[in-house]
Amino acid sequence: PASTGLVATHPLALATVNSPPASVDGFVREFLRELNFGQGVSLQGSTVNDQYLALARTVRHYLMARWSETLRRQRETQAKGVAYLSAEYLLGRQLGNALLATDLTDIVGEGLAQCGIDLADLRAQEVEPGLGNGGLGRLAACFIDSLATMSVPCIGYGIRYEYGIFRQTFVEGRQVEQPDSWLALGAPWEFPHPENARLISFGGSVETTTDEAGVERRRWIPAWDVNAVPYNYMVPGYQNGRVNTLRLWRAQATDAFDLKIFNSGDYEEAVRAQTFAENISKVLYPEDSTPQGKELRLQQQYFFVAASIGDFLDQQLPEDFDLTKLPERIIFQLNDTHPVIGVPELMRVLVDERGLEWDAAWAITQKCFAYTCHTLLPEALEVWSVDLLGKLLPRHLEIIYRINDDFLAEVRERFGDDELRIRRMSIIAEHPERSVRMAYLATVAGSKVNGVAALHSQLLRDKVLPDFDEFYPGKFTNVTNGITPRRFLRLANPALSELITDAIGVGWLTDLERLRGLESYAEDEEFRERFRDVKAANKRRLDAVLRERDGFTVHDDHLLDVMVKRLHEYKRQSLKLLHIVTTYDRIISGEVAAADVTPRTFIFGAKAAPGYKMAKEIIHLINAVGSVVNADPRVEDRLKVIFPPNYNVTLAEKVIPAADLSEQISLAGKEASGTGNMKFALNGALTIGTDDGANVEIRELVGNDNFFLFGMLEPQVEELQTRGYVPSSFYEADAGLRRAIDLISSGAFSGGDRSVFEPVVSNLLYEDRFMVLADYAAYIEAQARVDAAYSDVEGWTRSAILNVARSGFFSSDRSMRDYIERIWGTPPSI
Ligand code: 475
Repeated sequence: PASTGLVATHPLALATVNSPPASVDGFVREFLRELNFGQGVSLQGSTVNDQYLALARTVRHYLMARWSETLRRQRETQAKGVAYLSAEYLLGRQLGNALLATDLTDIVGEGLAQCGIDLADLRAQEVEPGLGNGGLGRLAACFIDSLATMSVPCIGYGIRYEYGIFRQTFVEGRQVEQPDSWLALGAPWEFPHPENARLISFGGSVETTTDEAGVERRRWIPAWDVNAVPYNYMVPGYQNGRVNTLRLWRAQATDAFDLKIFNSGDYEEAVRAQTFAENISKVLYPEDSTPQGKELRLQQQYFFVAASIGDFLDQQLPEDFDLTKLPERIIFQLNDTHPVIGVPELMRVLVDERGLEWDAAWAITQKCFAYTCHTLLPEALEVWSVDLLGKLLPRHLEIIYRINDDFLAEVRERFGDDELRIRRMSIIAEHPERSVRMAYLATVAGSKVNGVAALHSQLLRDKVLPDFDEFYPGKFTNVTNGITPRRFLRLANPALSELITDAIGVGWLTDLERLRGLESYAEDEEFRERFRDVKAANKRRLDAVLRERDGFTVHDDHLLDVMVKRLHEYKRQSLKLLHIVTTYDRIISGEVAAADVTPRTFIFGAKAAPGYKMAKEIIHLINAVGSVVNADPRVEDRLKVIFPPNYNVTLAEKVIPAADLSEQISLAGKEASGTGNMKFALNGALTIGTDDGANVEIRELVGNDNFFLFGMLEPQVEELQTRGYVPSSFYEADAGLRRAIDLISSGAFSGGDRSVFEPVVSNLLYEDRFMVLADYAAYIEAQARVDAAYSDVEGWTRSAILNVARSGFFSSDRSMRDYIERIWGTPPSI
């Protein structure tokens, strides 16, 4: 099906493309060619952006041969692969990773130097594709990196948003969102293929028809459609000759819209219709963990999933493929519920378009999907109102009803007419309005359901989907998240990487458990000193970045205490803030001398969903506390609070390697996994954290002595909840907490205006859904342990080294092995 249409082929084209020569001269020639003929400028007349674009195109030439060879082999072997379906990919900058994958960093650096160009300047020119909100999108990016590096066939499917996650700015300490025009200066990494556009339909009605054999069939008569244009991106494996594909879809109006423009005479209306269609891939929804339930979002979901499934069936399979064998060729991994509409879509294609019987189609579908859940917050479980779904996708709604009927019949067969159970388990909820519970649909359809850390997977079975766990023994499993050591150690922290390689040799980058070999170096005084030198150098590097970016200073003799993640109440940035305010209050009240306080720089990085009021108030408060504390001479510069705006992957790569202390302080049972926690440990920061998400596993591995645990455990949270949580009683009982909260209420951080932070304060005192006040005392006590540990320089370094040595488990390569073994059954690589 993917025929090129070539009737004859040139002898030179019989071989796959050749890579350009991997020599400095060879590189310079290619680079200048791209600059001259691609950008149309001379070296002398080129801008930094010209140079960056030319370099990016040159580097992708080096990947080309591997890419076409990977595709050829895949076509030849027809080995089972993974189609990762994700509404988000938070990729980070591409250039450095492509250079690392091809091992060209040195050659390119030298060649550019000969042209009078600094590679670092060109790398800094790249605008990262921020096509995700946070953890879920970054996880998808780590996973496709690992699969390419492990030579596992994978195609990532998603949406090419024209605008990614908003650019965050602060105006008088408050978050203001700016559009993220990541494509404005050119998009050198993408390969658009408008000729392979697919038509995606919406709306309309369903009718019954009779086919030639006299069999009645339901037929969808859609009302409107839009083109899905594929944009391909290379996903290079680390120095293994493999390049997988990420295929992101862009919405474009179809000819029908153009014709309307031509015919209707109502030009404005026609253009509006076109804009309407193209809106589908216009912008990433900036909500994280709390879905919005907007029609456009459902359009986005169906748009990319229908395009992806259709693409796989029509383009990736041989023409005569026997669809009953589909589960031997592909597994569609659902990254949360966003792509779950793919379940009825595959059923529709198999039954309505390919003529399969319902039962045969359902047997295939159940083997072709698996579902990953990323949350436990009930408000984050996606539901779609039946009205909306039926309006946009009437045939899919019918299919969902049928799936539900069959499923509930099975439940009845097993448990009798237990109506309460039926109501609990129905894919269709009746209240507060009739709606489809997407997580239930995914669970019924998926061959496996997994949580993202051991604790989370357990809670998922026990608290969120217990009926399903009982009904489907063996369906639920765990795969603890991971992070790619290529980006988050090798690229982000070259100094530590070099130190590691000096000690234990190469090999750890693709076999991260080898870091265990560093354990004995924790006892080596000279190694510890070099380790500290690396940390200090990373702080100076961060200082340089933040000075230029935002005018902030980072002292390399301060403990660097970092909390970077989306702003969400359950993550409890306000608890971190209460610790800062308490420390500040102790200084200004004279309780402690500034000189006796451990010098600390607190770094925050966090975006709030634009419509999330309380999160935005907390951002404002962090900035307000920062301005006051930083400027107060009584503090004698021993506390600094800095909050660089627009935290993203690029900034993470600079912040994390410099950190001493990693803040992972969510209320136990609320953070599904966390992945930032892994990045910090791998880069030699110690964690202060609750017994939540993957913190549990980090602590188990690095050891209690090298981790600052505090706070209620999940069962205690549950118990306090049932007993009745009264936050103000903690306020009454704890003088330190009272003083911190009173200081905020007094207007000390708002120029005397007591009303500004009143909403934050009353929320804490009278609601405090995430029990900040209940964990306050334990947190303050744990921070005192941090101070004590930090004063023992050698002891701290020893712990930091052990954190690195024992973090190998958190490689996303290991996560991928777990998925392969427990879920996908994809054979080992080719
Ligand atoms: C968890 N994003 C982390 C991480 O597994 C976990 C939700 C709706 C719409 C758009 N984005 C989202 C998330 O729910 C999300 O990022 N979840 C996170 O997934 C990877 O490590 O604990 O909160």
